[in-house]
Amino acid sequence: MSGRLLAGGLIAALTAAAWQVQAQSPASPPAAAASAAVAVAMADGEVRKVDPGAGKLTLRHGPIAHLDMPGMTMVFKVADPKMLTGLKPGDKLRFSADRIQGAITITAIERVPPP
Ligand SMILES: [Cu+2]
Repeated sequence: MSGRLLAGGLIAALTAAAWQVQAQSPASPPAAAASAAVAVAMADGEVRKVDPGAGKLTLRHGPIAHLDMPGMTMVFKVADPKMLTGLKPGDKLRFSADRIQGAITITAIERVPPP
């Protein structure tokens, strides 16, 4: 019975550790964390407006199947305003979004370098 509790605690600890690694090394590619996030399909987007103060990002985005959303331009919340650092209108990106507490929220952003 306590084995179950232990496993739960271990998973929580691992998740916290992965999050810390990602937060502490913004310069290095967060390979492990990113590939975990990619488990949710990523959508294409192009930045229209960045609002770091409000933690919001306006994107023209492609279809997001798991949210049953066609392509459109809309405002997203971001899980962490730090994700907006360095973004500017016209930037291309791939992103994961999910419904969190009723708001469609971007949980991961992957820059698409210009060709
Ligand atoms: Cu949309």
